[in-house]
Amino acid sequence: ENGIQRPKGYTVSYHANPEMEKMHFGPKHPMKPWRLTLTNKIVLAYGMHEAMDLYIPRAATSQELKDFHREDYIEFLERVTPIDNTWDPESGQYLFNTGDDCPIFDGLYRYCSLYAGASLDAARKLTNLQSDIAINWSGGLHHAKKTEASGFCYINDIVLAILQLLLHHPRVLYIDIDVHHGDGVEQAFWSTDRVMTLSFHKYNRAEFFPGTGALDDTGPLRNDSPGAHHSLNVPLHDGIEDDQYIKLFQDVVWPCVHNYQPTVIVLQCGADSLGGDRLGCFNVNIKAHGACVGFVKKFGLPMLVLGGGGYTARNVAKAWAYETSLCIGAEVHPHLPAHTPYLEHFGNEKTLFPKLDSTNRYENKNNRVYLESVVMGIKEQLRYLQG
Ligand code: ZLS
Ligand code: CA
Ligand code: ZN
Repeated sequence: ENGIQRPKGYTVSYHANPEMEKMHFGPKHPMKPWRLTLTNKIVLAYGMHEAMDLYIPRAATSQELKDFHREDYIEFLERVTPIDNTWDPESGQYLFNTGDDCPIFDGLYRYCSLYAGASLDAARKLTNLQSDIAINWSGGLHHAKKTEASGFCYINDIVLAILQLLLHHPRVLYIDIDVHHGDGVEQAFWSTDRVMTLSFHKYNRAEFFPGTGALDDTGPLRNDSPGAHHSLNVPLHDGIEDDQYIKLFQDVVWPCVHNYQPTVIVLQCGADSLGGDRLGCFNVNIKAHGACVGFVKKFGLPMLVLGGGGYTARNVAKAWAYETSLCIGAEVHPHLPAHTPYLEHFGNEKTLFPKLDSTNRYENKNNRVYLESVVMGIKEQLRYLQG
């Protein structure tokens, strides 16, 4: 058997704490930490672990979480239990925006500190030059705010990781291919020019969460604010197809890298942008989703690779396992290894690249003219960057 080789000339690190995977948001909740078990099983079944440095990161400390989040919010997360009454009659809301989307479940604080700890560990491996590509599929929870939970996210591990990178890097490019807008990361770095945020997402202000991320939403409006033109958004409609998505991604990301000259890239690989996702509405296949990771890798910059959304677990696991193989530059056989645990879970589609069947397709509402106008809009923003 010809096993998977370590990549030549660079190091990939994989940061995963299996304790995360047993957590439950509740029976009806779409977020299933168990998708991480499935991902890791495929990664191991292919033997990809032979080609990477594996780390089981410690949980982040409350002090580390407070580098971004406000103290009272962290203390709330640390203390709260499912039986507490968190209803605030004064505001008529649950405390810190917890509730249906962000429930309080057993082990919540442990869960948060584990995924944040993994992203911090990954970022530190990049800054101390022990790793060139650091992967944390349990992170990427881009909606969390300084003082509140939002959209299944409690702690913003991405912001914490970027703050770590900023200790050693002058410019960080953040790219987000989750189907939802990366609002929490955008907001955290809204007024600085040391982080450029770029999110691709379904946009419909009234109907699709979180409702922000319009094309003209590009940073503070005052031209003398450093953050002006450093928040970029690619708003999309339902049903975008593989070739369109890949071309759009390349047409936007290349000029961003060329103009901004980042020294490190953080890539949030939310898998709810895949076709057939329980919450998503695109027609993107795993190969095309992976092509975005492959394209970013080719810039040869240090890279932090994170997870995010993804609600059809079998597809999430295949996409992230495939993207792990791209990071290590390994060719993997499309057929899942026969000894993959939970193989029965994948039904008839025992391949990494299941076909998106017609019943799961969304009508494509993105035409060429629209996508060209989006690329133009982005390039217009980038023109402001040349001092
Ligand atoms: O980007 O659309 C909303 C907000 C609501 C509708 C849903 N109700 C529960 C609250 C009010 C306007 N929330 C979205 C959040 C999507 C977060 C995406 C996270 C990420 O992928 C990064 C990890 C939303 N969409 C779908 C649901 N919530 C949702 C669906 C089904 C359920 C079950 C559990 C809870 C209540 C019933 C729930 C939420
Ligand atoms: Ca996004
Ligand atoms: Zn999402």
